[in-house]
Amino acid sequence: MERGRLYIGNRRYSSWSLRGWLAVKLAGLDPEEIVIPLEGGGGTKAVKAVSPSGLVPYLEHAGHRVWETLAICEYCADIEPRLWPLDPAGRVHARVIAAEMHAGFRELRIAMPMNLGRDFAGRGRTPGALADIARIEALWAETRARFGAGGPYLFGPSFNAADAMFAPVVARFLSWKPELSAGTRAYCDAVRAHPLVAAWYDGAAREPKDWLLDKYENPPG
Ligand SMILES: N[C@@H](CCC(=O)N[C@@H](CS)C(=O)NCC(=O)O)C(=O)O
Repeated sequence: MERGRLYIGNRRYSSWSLRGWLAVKLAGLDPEEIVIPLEGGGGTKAVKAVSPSGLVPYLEHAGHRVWETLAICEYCADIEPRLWPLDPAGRVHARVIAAEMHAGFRELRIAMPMNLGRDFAGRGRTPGALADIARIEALWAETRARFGAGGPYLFGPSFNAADAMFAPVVARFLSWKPELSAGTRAYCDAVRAHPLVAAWYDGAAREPKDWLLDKYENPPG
């Protein structure tokens, strides 16, 4: 089968790209990766030129054109069903929390943008961001209590699409360092140590310096 192409933003900043890339890798796909440095205002011309939605991640594979990260997860789960838990209760719950992530937590995303190379400890703690964090901690704790036996990830031993959807939240927590429960911290450490997440961080560290954006390197506050 042709390798296909995955268009992503630069690894240091592009949280949605991280999710899509993880899903693709978990499915065992190996598309050509085209990394487009983001311009920072949401209107990166090179992204608009290639992606139907004007956003990344965007996957072209086996004649299919797949944008929107959750759709990429579903496409990948059609190829590798274990991207979602195989038991029905776990499967629906994983989809629910992935959908909540896809649709929500806007305040957190605005107040604590992803930057894999910086330590913004103690900053960004707006009331809205803290409310989002409380909801995420509750969600993770509930999921781990119901489904997480036998391993460190949301659904136990296997890092799946739900973990992929929340991986950029973990990245935010690791650089903005809000106060977190011991359980949340343990989950964050496990996600950070996953070989695919570690590979993404390594790639981010190798990106050219002229891709850095003042907006994300020196955020207000
Ligand atoms: N709802 C989209 C969101 C994707 C998105 O916002 N991607 C950002 C990068 S993280 C983007 O492409 N921004 C365009 C730009 O910065 O020019 C999805 O789920 O894939």
